[in-house]
Amino acid sequence: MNAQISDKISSCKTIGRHCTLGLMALAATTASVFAAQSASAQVTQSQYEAQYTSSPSDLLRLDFDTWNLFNSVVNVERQKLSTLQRPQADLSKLRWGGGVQDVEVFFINEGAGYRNQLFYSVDGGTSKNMIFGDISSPLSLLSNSNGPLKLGQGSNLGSFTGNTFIDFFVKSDGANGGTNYLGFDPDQNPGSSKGLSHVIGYTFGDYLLLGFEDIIGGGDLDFNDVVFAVKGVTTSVPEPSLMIGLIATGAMVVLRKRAHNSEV
Ligand SMILES: [Ca+2]
Ligand SMILES: [Ca+2]
Repeated sequence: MNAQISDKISSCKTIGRHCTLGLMALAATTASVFAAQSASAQVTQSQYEAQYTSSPSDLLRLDFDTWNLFNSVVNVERQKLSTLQRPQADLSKLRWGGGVQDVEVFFINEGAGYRNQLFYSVDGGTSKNMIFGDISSPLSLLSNSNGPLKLGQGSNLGSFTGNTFIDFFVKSDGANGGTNYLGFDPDQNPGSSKGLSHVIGYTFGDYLLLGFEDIIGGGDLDFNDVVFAVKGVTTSVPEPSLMIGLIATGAMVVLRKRAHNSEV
């Protein structure tokens, strides 16, 4: 394990007690992403805080360390992720975590020329509710000086009743009039994207980190065009095929126990 990853694990501990284990899974499965990411789009804490100087103090947002940790695994621009490099939480089981906690969504970054939009649905996609209408920012990977979002900015979706499943959709270039929705179910994607996965997912302690590819047909497959973190949902751990590196560490047993405990 290199010093860079060790540093990330140290900062990760501030998020939650499961976070270090989750990050080990990340390190095992996405080492090439880590290695390539280090020099990309560094945003300092002062730059990050400056985004919020004129914002209400109660504006929903991530603190810098949490945002920076998530941002550190955002893929570099136009670096294709092969199928094996794509960590994939089981999004078919994504649902409201229950209890008193609302579902919160935080913008992490975007490496998109398109002006995408983000939606969620609790009825399988029949009705879609907008979360962010223009996913662009002056500080993002492919920045836009007039982008309305701040890195780390949050949106509270409220709480949901019962055993609610949640889907997220990116409307490709929606702020410029695009009409194509890309979602969790590859078979529901439009045109040449039908059957093609447009999203990768990491479980990160109490958070789920999702990255979308926004180009119909897959484009450069860098999966960094819309990246956001979700808090307040439950899902399964990454697929076993992506956790081979963990077997040697003995962490697999612990993760299986976690998965068992978290099944609803
Ligand atoms: Ca991109
Ligand atoms: Ca952009």
